[in-house]
Amino acid sequence: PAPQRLEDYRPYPFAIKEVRLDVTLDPQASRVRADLDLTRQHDGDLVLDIGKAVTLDRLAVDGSDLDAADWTRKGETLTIHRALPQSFTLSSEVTIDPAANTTCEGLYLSGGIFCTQCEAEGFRHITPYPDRPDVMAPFKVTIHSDLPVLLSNGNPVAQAPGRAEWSDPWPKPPYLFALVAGDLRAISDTFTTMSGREVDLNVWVRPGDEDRAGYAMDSLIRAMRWDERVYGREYDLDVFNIVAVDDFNMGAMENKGLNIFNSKLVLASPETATDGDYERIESVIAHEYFHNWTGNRITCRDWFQLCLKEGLTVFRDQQFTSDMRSAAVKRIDDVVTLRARQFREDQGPLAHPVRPDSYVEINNFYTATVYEKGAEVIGMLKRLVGDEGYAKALDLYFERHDGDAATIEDWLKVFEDATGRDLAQFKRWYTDAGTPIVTMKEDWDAEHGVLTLSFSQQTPSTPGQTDKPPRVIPMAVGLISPNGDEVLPTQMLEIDQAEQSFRFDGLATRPMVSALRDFSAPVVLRRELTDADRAFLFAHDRDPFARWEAGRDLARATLLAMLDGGAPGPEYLAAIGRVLADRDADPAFLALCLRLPSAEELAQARSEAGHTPDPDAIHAVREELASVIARTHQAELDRVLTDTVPAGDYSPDAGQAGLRALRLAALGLVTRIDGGARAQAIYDGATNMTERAGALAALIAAGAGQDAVADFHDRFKDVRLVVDMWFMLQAANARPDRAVPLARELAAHPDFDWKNPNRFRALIGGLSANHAGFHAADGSGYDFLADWLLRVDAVNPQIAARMSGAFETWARYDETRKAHAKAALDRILATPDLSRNLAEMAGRIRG
Ligand code: BAL
Ligand code: ZN
Repeated sequence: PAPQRLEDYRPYPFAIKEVRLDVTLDPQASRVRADLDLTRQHDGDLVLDIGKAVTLDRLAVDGSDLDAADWTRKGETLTIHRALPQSFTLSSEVTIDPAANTTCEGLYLSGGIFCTQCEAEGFRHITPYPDRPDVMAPFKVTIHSDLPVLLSNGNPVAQAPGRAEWSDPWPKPPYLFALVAGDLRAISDTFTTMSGREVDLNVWVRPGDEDRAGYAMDSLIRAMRWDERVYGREYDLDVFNIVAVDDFNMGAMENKGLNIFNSKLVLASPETATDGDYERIESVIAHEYFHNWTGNRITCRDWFQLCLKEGLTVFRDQQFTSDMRSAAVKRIDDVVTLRARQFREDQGPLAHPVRPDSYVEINNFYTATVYEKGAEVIGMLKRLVGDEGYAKALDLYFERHDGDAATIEDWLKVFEDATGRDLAQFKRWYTDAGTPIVTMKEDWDAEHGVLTLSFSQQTPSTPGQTDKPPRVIPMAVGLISPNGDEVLPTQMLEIDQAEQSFRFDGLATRPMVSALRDFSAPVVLRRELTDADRAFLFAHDRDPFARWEAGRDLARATLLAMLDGGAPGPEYLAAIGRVLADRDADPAFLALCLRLPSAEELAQARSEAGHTPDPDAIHAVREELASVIARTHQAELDRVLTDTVPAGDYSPDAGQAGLRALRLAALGLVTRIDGGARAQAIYDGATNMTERAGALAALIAAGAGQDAVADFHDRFKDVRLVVDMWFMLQAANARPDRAVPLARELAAHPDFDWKNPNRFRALIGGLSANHAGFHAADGSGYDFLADWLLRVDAVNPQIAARMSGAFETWARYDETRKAHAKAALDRILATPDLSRNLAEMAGRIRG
């Protein structure tokens, strides 16, 4: 199909004053009647979107039935030809089959629960409608069903056996519509807003899951309070409902007043969820709640503007987590994720701007670039205009655009008007793809005590974009004297030219430069440092991100040198010794310092430096370095294992989670040399899932743990989310030569319910994350993935397309691997009836 283009945007010819939906639920034949009060605003036909599986039973204008000659239905488009009055009511009646809907889009069934997913273009599978975000309307919904709980957006109006009425007064785009019906139980609470209104809060789960919903509720209340305190945003309905379902393509969805969640991001107990799961629940509950203002009250004009709501909402949830936990650790975690996912995207065939200007299938653009880089761009804006400027701009944004479907131009204009700053050049962060490479050079004039920092910036070409003019890059730097004192606290340099210098004078001795503090811009920084320089920064930098980065850089340089035949240098091993001996720093920070750069990060670094990454060699040097560390620091590692058992009952808070993270980081190293003895002991004595899963991962990575794997399944075979974990842990941590054979065995396991998105992601995503395993030289990983993508594409195209991203780096590798990957991609592309989703992805990746 032809791509959609930003430049082709035209406003919809009609406004909708009100939508009334009447839905009679039935698994095979649900009936939906829609009455839309339309008023003409511009010239143009009345065109509605309609899903192919929707049976259209009736169409009427102001109560008069239309006959077949009055409309045309082609593909997903329904065009009305009849002359229409200025204002009128369009009525439609359709039948849909939720039980046959395996796509997790539109109206479908998950474990007997009727639920919906309408972002981005799912509403058309429920009723004919202008399915675009700039058509906003208040909704009244009546649901008929014998199921005990019947929910939709907005406030409850009437509830009677077999029937429920809901009214959502806030005009909303169709992608925020939601309906849920099923046998559900709520845990409930209330929240009093800043103006004193009481809001009923419910987290709805399946009977029996109530005792695992408490953390989601607690997170919601903290998020509501935080948004009032930090952004002045108050909730605007009488009720806020969250529903957990087991079959969900995304993490969660911010439908107005009725968030629907993947149960993975709601349900947690110490025995079944890890600290990481708890933290994700907290952040995603907050993220969806924050969308109520950044996404719902102010939505996107069109899907090209997706980053307007997602980048901002990710930025807000990152701020929230920083406030709830450790800001330093959160920043480092986010950068690790950004580099692993977004830098990788920018380096390959799927690179696209934060605001893309064309797409074939919008679901393929819910990407790390739109979300994570979109958030980084907002972080840069905040750095450039300052905290006060940011607060003023956000106030103006909410005031000016409440009720609007807005654009990135609107967003930037608000910042210009609030702060007086010209953002024309800054806008390139939204329009230009690719990660800028910034090179920093130092010139020291000892005679006059002047340090000159020279920067150059260059952004590699990306598909469809070769000309990359310079961007505005906030570069936070500090200067450290040779004795470790900070002689110049953080300064924000603004680099806005291809080459630019900054002078620092009055310096008594040559300082060490701490650069890109707090990761002030999403760029690759290149500078010449010795291992001794890196070790110095790692020991003395006051900026926690820069300090961690120096250690990471030291580890990366060590591993890259080992790939070229070198041995681990003394600086790195000594630095790790200091980390292990540190009793003062936050254990979570120390855990991050102990963790080796991932195989993906090393492959990226090799590739950036013009080498062909060898996955087996990368795996081998990581293993070797871990063993060397373990042998060098055996006593300290043992001490860490003993000293990091939190006192008291399990709590998912940052303090306890940090201790466990440090313990597991140490365990990962020790397991390299003790044959798994300590991991087995921790597994056997585990009282929470964080330790149990961490120990199991360590055992599997050591090629041990068959008994623990069996035990884990026995214990948790009835807990779906934990069975997902069981699949994922094995596929992700298997030794490279075992990974694909094991994945094949697991795919034949009776519990491999591949139509469940979480289960599919657990196994297929687990294998894709196993770098050397997935990139097996014989191409078996690629073939396995291609087989499964084709199979799942026929039932759930969104999941197939998303998981195909594992192929995106294929062109980096050697000729043998490339030939296998190309053959697998060609096989996918040659398959008849491929979905638009997978066809677009495989085509872009194949090139
Ligand atoms: N809007 C889709 C899910 C999310 O980003 O919140
Ligand atoms: Zn979002």
